[in-house]
Amino acid sequence: MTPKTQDLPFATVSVIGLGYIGLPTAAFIASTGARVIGVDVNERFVETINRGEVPFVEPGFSAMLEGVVANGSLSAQTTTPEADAYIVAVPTPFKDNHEVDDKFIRAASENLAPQLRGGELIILESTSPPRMTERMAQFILNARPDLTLDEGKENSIYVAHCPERVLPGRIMIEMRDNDRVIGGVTPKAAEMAKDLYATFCDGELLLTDATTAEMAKLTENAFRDVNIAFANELSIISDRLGIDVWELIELANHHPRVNILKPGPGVGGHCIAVDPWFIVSSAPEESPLIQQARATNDGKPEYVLSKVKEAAAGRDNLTIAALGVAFKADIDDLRESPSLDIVERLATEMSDARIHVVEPNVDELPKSLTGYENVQLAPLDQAAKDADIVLLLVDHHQFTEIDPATLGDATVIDTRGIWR
Ligand code: SAJ
Repeated sequence: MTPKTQDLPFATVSVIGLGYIGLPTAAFIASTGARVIGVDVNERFVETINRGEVPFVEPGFSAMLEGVVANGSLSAQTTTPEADAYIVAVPTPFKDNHEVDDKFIRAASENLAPQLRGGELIILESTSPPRMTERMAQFILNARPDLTLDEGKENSIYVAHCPERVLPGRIMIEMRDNDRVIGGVTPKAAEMAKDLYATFCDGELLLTDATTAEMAKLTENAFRDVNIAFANELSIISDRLGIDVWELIELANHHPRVNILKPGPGVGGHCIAVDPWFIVSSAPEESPLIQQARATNDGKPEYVLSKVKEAAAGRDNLTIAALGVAFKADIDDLRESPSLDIVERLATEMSDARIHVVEPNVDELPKSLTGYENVQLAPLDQAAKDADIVLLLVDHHQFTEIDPATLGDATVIDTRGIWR
């Protein structure tokens, strides 16, 4: 039952940053009956959202967004409004030396500071290095020295960190069901954040301090990165030993205490390939394993390239079908995509070959590939028909449905093990 607005802990909530995490978060809060004002610097995004349309691919999300925009619970704008609670979900890219670039958090803080009246809750959801939430609180206090983090005062503000944990492609389920770690810069801030998440989240709400919450998020993703690195190393060892790595991992995972993830062409996206560096930049001497896992996964595209060159050796006038350039299955996100990197390298290092890119989730060739005459976006059936080499890079469902026998005598390089 949707709680009455007066029963909601925060009548007006502003979500700053309406990307893959911010927008679904805003919609879920709006679906509780709270008034949600989304903020984004991207005017095109704001217009698209105010038409009730989702500016990216996420299964099952458009109906929810359409509903909360239509009933007026959610609207988007480019300026930061007054609100009872703020959720900051802006990007945290890193600089060349893998240190966080806090420019978007700083801008969000400086835009919301003038709107504060005292008593507000400010949550940082962006994945961040240790102590970034405290730094955000300081950005706000620098702009508003009249405010304080001391609890229970007229001019108190409450700052917390609550990292998102949803898996792109499963957001509609995980936004509601996942347990959440909530870290307060002060204990009351954690309690207040718990009240907000309790309005739409059925998972367990686990309270801690802000720095531990930051590290918990980074630890989850670094753990996955290390596990995938182990699988990628196994795949190279298996090639050398002439055994099937997928069978090997399946057999090993029958052990009650073993759960090895899957090898692939590398690790992409803005999370697993990035977040471990936030740990490394905070503890460079103490993180050799995490750094090695990054190196192993960042090295996998090179290995895939060598396999393609091996298959192409001594053959001319080749056509290569590159299946998938998104960073993983069934999404349109190309950020840090190892598959896209591989195709770019093929385009330059095998410039005599024709490269047919098949990506069901995009309508046009990604910008980084438009400069190559030998690269074109192609429909699956044509690419499969013309190919001398079929390079399977992403396990989109459209590709898993292919019967490899229909690929004729093309050389198949299956980096995801879907056609075994
Ligand atoms: N990958 C493999 N083998 C695997 C699993 C993944 O090669 O067995 C590759 C994928 O192809 C992709 C990359 O790793 O290139 C990351 O994909 P993913 O599905 O592992 O994760 P993300 O980046 O989509 O989402 C992760 C999730 N973190 C964990 O599962 C610990 C998600 O819960 C987080 O919310 C998200 O990062 C985030 O935003 O941090």
